[in-house]
Amino acid sequence: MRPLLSRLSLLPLAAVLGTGCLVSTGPDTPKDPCSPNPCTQGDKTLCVNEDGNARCLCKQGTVLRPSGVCEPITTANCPEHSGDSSEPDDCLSRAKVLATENASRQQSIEPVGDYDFFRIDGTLNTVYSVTVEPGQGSLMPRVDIFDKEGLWITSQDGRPKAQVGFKARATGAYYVRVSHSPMDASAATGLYSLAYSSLGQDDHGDASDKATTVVPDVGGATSPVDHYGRLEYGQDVDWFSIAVTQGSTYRIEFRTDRAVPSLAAYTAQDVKTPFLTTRNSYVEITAASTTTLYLALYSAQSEPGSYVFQAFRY
Ligand SMILES: [Ca+2]
Ligand SMILES: [Ca+2]
Repeated sequence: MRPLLSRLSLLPLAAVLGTGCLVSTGPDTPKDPCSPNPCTQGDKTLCVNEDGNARCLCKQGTVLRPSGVCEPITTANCPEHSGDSSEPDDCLSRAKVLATENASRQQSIEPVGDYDFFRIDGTLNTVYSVTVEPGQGSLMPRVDIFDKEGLWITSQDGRPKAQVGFKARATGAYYVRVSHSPMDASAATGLYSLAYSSLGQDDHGDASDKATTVVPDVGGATSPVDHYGRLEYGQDVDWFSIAVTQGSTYRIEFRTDRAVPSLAAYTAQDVKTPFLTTRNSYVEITAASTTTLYLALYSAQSEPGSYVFQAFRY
């Protein structure tokens, strides 16, 4: 989503909303999509409930191959070699559990090409931060994050250290992989220390259907409401919604003694393509129709920070 937003960043501040009607959604009906277990194909029989949807994973002792098949773990798909006491840990299925927050763990990347996997048992909507600092040796650490099926989420290369944040979009396992960064062409090995911490729950949802509702104050209000938010990690996006009335103008004012985030604005009619992106201390939008306006706040530099804004209607 980020590249699309930045490409549109030169659009004017004042923009006109499209026409259309409000989209309403019914109440959620909680049910267990894994009962009965719909996962019956081959060895992909482990069912997990992800946000109300069933997801089929490879059963214990097997590893997902690019072909989609679950293969029993062998030295061919999970290399074994000498090294530190955590070996073998070169694949997801042999990840070592990170159970204690803020506890520094010492390991090494050795021999050349070593991968070290770790597992964090994540809680829905909680943000985690992983830091890897190299010790003696010439290691330039790279940290990759994968979800429970091994789908890549994010990565960070760093010197002197690599720090990466991610949000658990489901309760379950997340995997951390440490390796020597390919950005450094040398065949480095070396010691490193790794620690992770929980940064708490993300304060605002990441999509239009999880947006926080903002009721704007009347323009000129003497004590307008402050709306607080945090970008807990660099890639966080916080969504807000405002019910707007045709002909009214809405002004969003950021406090400049905090970080001013980038803003992308959408209508209920198209929550994929922003009609406006900008980064400014204020934004004014006039509604051409009565609809829902969505605002997505993020850091174009992928930097965490906190922000405060006020919303007015004229
Ligand atoms: Ca390893
Ligand atoms: Ca947030």
